Amino acid sequence: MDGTIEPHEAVERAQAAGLTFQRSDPLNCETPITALIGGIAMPTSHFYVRNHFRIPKLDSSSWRLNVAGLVRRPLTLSLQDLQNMRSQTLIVTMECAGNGRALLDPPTDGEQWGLGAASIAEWSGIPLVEVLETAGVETSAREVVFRGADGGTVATRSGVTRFERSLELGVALEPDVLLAYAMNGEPLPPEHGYPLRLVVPGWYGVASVKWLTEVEVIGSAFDGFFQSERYFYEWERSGQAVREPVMLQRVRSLITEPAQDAEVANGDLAVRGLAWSGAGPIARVEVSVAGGDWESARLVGERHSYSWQRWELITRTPGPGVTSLRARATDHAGHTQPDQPEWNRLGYGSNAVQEVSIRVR
Ligand SMILES: Nc1nc2c(c(=O)[nH]1)N[C@H]1C(S)=C(S)[C@@H](COP(=O)(O)O)O[C@H]1N2
Ligand SMILES: [Mo]
Repeated sequence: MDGTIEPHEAVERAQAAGLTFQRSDPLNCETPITALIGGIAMPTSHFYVRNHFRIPKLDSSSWRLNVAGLVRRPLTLSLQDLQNMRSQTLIVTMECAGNGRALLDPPTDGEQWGLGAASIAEWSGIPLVEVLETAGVETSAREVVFRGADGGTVATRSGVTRFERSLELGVALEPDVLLAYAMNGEPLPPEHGYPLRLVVPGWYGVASVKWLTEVEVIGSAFDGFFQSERYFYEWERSGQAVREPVMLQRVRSLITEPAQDAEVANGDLAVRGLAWSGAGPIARVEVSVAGGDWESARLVGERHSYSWQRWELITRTPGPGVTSLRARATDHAGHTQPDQPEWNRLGYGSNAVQEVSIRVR
């Protein structure tokens, strides 16, 4: 680690962009839903930030990516070496597994995210598979560990714990997993992982390790803190605690228009929003006004593999007064958002139908 950026610098940037703060040290803030109105893309400054530790300050001239472990040719790559390799650009939705946690009842530990711990960007980088093939993965390989430059103390371990996560080899070799050096056509900002981060499309954000310095191929199951003590669902199933790792983003829709507490005229009503799922493209979005029947919204624009889907419904208000709007998405894998979030001890994957209330004049 070459040091950390002054916490106030990133805080001031996030404040200027109008992000909603969870915590300023380490910096954690969410995208206001009103910043998602309109299209697919959003400015990088509005992208949510989720940090477990302070933002490390990395100098790209001395920074290197080490590829080691069960490989035939360990590599030490500079940013220039990586940028000389074949690059790929993908639009990918990122979402924190804790998004929606504040809606759980009873509350759980962890950052109390509303619904703004999800954002989208166009990421450019090198397919991870190219680097792994250059290094030559040994046949005994089982998982690939990604190590960030950030670290600090955690409850159950002594000394400094780095932010590290693994992927099973089969996932790491998928062609769309990127070692990204650019976000919306610009170098990654410090808070989003400068100079290099992993981007694992469709997965909850925890897999997309920022400030990457090491890729280590191992022959066993990784048991780092953020792998084995966080980021798993602990469901209560017939009186038994059942554990399941957090992986793909669960299906979700967001109503972006009208905004919560908006005042609208009685009559025609346009309801618009976004929907996504890590398990497949969105099959349908339905909207219920004032607790009435579900009406099918129109899916708008092209379907990209990893980009969220715009949708809209033109309907009518039920008459003057306070009214609720609800939107429910279903993906092509057959998953539908539940009415109530499925409570789990650490508060992940809270993807219940969102309710927005508006006032009709
Ligand atoms: N090195 C490092 N990588 C990290 C994290 C972190 O704290 N340190 N947080 C993870 C989590 S939980 C999420 S949701 C995403 C957030 O990425 P963003 O801050 O660019 O939105 O980064 C992931 N990668
Ligand atoms: Mo996250």
